[in-house]
Amino acid sequence: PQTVYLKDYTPPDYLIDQVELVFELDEQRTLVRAGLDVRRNPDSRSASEALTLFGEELLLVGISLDGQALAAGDYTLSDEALTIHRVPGDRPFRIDIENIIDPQANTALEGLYLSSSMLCTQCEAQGFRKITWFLDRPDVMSRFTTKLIADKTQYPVLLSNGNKIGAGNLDGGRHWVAWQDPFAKPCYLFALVAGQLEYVADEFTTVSGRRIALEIFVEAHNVDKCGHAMQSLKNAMRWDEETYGLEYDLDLYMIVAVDHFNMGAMENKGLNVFNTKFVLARPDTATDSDYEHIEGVIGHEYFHNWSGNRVTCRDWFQLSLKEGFTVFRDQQFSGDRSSPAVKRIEDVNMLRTRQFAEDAGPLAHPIRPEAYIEINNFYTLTVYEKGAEVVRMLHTLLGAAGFRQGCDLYFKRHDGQAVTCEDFVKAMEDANGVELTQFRRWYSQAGTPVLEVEQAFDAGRLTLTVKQSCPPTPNQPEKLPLHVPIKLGFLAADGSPARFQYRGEFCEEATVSLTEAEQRFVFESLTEKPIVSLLRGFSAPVTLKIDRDPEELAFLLSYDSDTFNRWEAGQQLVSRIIFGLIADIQAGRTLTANPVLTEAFRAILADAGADLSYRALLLSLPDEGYLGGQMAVVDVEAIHQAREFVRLSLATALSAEFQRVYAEHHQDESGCFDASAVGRRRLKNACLSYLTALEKPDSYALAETQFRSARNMTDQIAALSAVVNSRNPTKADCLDSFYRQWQREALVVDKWFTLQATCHMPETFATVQSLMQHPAFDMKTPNRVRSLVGAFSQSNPLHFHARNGDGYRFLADRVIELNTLNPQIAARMVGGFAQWRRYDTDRQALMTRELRRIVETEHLSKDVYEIASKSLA
Ligand code: B3K
Ligand code: ZN
Repeated sequence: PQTVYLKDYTPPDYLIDQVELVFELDEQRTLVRAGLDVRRNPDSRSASEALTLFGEELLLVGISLDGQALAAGDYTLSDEALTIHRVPGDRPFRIDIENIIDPQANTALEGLYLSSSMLCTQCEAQGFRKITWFLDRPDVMSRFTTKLIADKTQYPVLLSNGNKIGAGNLDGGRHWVAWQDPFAKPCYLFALVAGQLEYVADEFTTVSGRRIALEIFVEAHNVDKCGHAMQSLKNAMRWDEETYGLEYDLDLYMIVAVDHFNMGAMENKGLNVFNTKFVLARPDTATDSDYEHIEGVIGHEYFHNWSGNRVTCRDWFQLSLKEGFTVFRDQQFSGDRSSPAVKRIEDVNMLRTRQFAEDAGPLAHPIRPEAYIEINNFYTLTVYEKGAEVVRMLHTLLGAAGFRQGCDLYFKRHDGQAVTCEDFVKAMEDANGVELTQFRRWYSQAGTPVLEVEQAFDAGRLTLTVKQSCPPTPNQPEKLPLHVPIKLGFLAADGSPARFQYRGEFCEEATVSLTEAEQRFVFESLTEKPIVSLLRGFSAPVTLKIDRDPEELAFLLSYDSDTFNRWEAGQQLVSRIIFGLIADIQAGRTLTANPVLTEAFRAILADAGADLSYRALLLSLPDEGYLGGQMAVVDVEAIHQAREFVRLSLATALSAEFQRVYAEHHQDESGCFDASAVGRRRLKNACLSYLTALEKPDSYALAETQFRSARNMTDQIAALSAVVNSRNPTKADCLDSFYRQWQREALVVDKWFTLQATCHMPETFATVQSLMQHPAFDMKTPNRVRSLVGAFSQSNPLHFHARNGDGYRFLADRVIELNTLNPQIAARMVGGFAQWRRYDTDRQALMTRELRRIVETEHLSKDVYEIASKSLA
């Protein structure tokens, strides 16, 4: 397979100003007619007279140039392209193509495909070429007109981008609808949907008084689950006006929810297509975190209308330009909607658990990658989440007002263009009169930087010496120092903020810029040696190393005014204790509970005032994956055992407190999604999970009772999880009754699979194998695959990494099966092996054997080949 390089970018030789599409839709034989108004690009750097259009899996019916049918000798067809040998260079011309595609055979879910009984499209990144031959690259922007023709009974609803410009009936029970999108767009933003759909309608009036029709299309049985998505959309539209001054531009905004979807959602102009998981919610079917994710993803896709659609990417290496920026925007939005403190912790937790692992492994790449084999493999945590951190650092360095000025200039300067990350940084510089030369390295350098901090205090003056380094990553052995904003503050002995002088100014908090490999920062006018609180709000995506004893961490956990660092101190404290226990386990010593931790948790449980969601987070133990990421050789069993030991000792020492807090916040409630109810449920269910560790009849009864009486999914699934992750005697019965209750709700059945796949009890692998045979399991439904295969391999380290290699063999078999069905999903699943170097030699041998078996598979897709071969390299 071929590698594509950023350094090889050249402008397109031709531009396509207008596209007229006609679809005669049919499950197995859809006819596509495309009329393209083409002209030579004045910026073209080539002298060739040929026009090459991308196309895959298309059956050509006919092709003409300016109305003249082309003969076989006028063009060349390959598996990936159609080349017309000679086209006019001095004037615009028209190409008409007719071709046939088979949506039903399209299990890759890219291009036009069938999901349940509806037809829908997914074109990003390069799916449009599976619909018709085209200049399928984001820097070719065209105005689209689309006419859809279909059977009226089977496909009563026919949708595409923009505004509806006509409709009518045809003979043979068919009808047509025509759509026109007034905005020029790259073809990856094209979409069509056809099916028997119902819709929920609402309206939004923009700041300038324009009325926008809002429509959410779903299958009839889901009409009662659209309210939250609709409210989220209106919230997002208002928020973007208020926060970024950005208004919606078409008269209609449509969202369609489909069952079969490779990722979360897609921001097609005026016609978002969503995975049902990020639209449908009712309190009895969706958890509080589902509600949050829906709001976040609805916001994300809406925000793309500016950061992605009005201003798009020049080429796919610039993906983070739209994704990192848009993730940052959706994070801000979600934080503003609920609790910024809680949202920030959740985001950092995910980044550190999963993106840091990516950055430390064989697939590490900069947020602006330099090479790819299959671009779909680069929709990564690095491009999205680390990309958002890079935008956040700009926000921190420039301040909210400066950042907004930079955004205003970026949108004004580049509206209607396909641009680069460089253009974004340049707009930030120009709007603020600053220079960000060194900052740009964040775009080109991969890996997670490490900061090592030493402190010295003398006569009211604190000196921090900060060293930065970054481990080598593939193709980047040497690293240069980055520009790292470090937000910090100091605490006095009584826990209050200590005032200090930095560069002549008095303050309680400062953001300093680390730019050298080693640099000293001096803070003056301190009356006593303070406790330092560094990297507040996680002001840069780095690993911080600073020597602290458990007492100091407990002090920060009690007093730090920065909500992120308070939580972080607790995580560090628990991690340190867990690593001590791991050493004890490895040396065969007996384990003992740590009183510092117990007292810290007692205080959190006693603190009645704080935000309940935040308190639940303070009680959470670091994830096993995050702990593993910090070990030289991951010891899966010891991590699990040590973490469970901490859970059990806390539950034992504080069982009365956990019970009291549980009882205080437990209510049988229908589950409305407001901050205080969500907080109550989070805190209560955190307590339930500790109490479950006791393995006592009381705790079994508590979990079972909550399960049976729950009137909302958050409580029901939390209770079921408690039942399943213990020796609760009612386990089989609860699982069974849950399935019977929810078997007609696909998204709830996904939860049922995931719960069992991520269970830490010994029978899990056998359960996973038998679930593969369950009638509700289906390899062609990505959500289902993720809920079982993905959940087991990515969120159950204990059982996936079983010493006997069963988990590895299981995953490789699934990857090989998926490779032919759906390469994108298959490649995602291979990710489970990427971290193999971090395990002991036996496991390394077992994992690499499976990776080799995958690489040697016949007809391997580019997607899987790239991930598997790079993992082995
Ligand atoms: N832009 C899409 C992702 C497309 C993934 C293609 N493999 C959704 C999003 O990030 O908003
Ligand atoms: Zn996005």
